[in-house]
Amino acid sequence: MTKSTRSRRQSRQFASGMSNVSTARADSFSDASSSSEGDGPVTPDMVFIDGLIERLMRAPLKSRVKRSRRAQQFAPEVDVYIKKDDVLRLCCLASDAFLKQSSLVRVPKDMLPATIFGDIHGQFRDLRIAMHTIGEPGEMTYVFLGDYVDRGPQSIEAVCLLLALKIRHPHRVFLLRGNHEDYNTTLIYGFYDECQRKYQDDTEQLVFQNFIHVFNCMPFSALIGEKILCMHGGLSPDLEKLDDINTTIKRPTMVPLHGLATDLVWSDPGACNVGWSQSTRGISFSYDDSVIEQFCLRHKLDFIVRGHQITPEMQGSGYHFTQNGRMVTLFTAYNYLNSGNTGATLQIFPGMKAQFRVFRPIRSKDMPPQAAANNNVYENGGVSNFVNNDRKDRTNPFADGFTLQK
Ligand SMILES: [Mn+2]
Repeated sequence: MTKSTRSRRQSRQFASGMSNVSTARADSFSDASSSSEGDGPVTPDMVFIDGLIERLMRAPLKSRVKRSRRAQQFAPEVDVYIKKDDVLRLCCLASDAFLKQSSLVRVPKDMLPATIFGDIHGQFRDLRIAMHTIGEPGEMTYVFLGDYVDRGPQSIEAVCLLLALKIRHPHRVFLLRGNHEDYNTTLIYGFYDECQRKYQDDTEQLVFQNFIHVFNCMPFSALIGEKILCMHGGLSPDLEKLDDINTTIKRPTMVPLHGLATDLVWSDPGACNVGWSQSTRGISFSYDDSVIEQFCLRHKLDFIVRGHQITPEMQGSGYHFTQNGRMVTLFTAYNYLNSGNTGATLQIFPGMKAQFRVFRPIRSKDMPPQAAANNNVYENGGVSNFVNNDRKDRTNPFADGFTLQK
């Protein structure tokens, strides 16, 4: 049995015991202002941010009737519009929030549990469902691995919600930078066009430019409990000490053509050659398992979590381990580009145990009629556990069964 088949079966076992969240609406999210983190006094800015979060979380879905052919490729969009002045105010607060923290953010153990999210790619409606399923922002720590924008239908709304949550909960919400949070990438893959389409009166392109400035302020990496390193792309030959991320990368910065910042958002595991290779992407590098293993041992890391890829092995699970089990690739956007893939998040508990939560698309022919009518095509596919540092066999985290414990 392949790993993906096994995890799919495990997901099914759990799916039967869990409520189908596809009918869950954002209405049941409580008012963000009631989930106080204690990050400061109530200021006009915080009233603005709370109002924005509430509006984005509670907005209903758009009717299916008038959907364009392109829109029909995706889940229904959320019916919400953020005014230009509100976007600019949000961007200003967000860039300040990012620059107050370092390029390598540290999430201490007392901030656990933490949930790690992989790529979102403008799937705003699905992001809301995932957050609703996992737990409200402010009650647990969120670490996002980047690629919030491009490809999907509502990049602006998705990134605005995440920026507002960052401002509201600066020590609970961490948004790492992906390769798509950059001028050169967003110009090609949809975000620039979405800004043009939704802000046609913005002749100076202030909305787009302000988003780009926010992206240029984002951190590049997170270290959870000193044991789990997170970034969007992966390792870099220029990364010798973890603090190099703080000392070398000065923000705001564009993603340069080469160097540490580039590799953190662009590189991939899985080189065919020994050690480091040029990436087939045409930018940055790929590397083999020995590079990952040595890096983890040298820095006393349990493992590394990164996003950036949805490989064939991940279609049914939303995640994939490198062969030595030291690196997990996580992809959260389910049914990405209508491809029917499963998405996943990874939750880290106190004691550093970890658990995947899987979001599995339902084929429309398997849907109950009411769900089909609402186009609620996703369900919470369940959870699967692993305990990384207890594993003897790193090549297969599920070798001893579903849950590996001492
Ligand atoms: Mn990426």
